[in-house]
Amino acid sequence: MTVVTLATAGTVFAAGGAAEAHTSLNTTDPGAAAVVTVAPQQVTLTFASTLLPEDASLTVTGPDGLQYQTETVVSDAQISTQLKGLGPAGIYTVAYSVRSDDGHLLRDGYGFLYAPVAPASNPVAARGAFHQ
Ligand SMILES: [Cu+2]
Repeated sequence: MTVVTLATAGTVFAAGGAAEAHTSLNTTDPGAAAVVTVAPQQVTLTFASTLLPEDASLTVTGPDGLQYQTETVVSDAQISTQLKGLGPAGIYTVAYSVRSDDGHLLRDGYGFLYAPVAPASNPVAARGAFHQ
């Protein structure tokens, strides 16, 4: 009984070990499904292990179909891009392609919602305008 259990555990471990050879996405900024009211300056994805610079790409596509990323930067386990502002409110799709240090390519993506707060009537500004 004990032998069978160990054999089963060994099989599971082998499969898990192979899967862990790939890197995986740890955190993103902005977060997946986040609602942002101010356009972020950049998008940064942090993976579980070092990335190779080859084939790295990071795109940010707005609800208007336009892309807002600039150059893709790879640094250790991070991939990032500065944004050239954002366009209209709506869902922005972040798509990435990275090659982990085991040489495997990982492609995926996520979205965040850009919901800028409409410029509310500012009593201070209104007063200033009134006095001009
Ligand atoms: Cu791999």
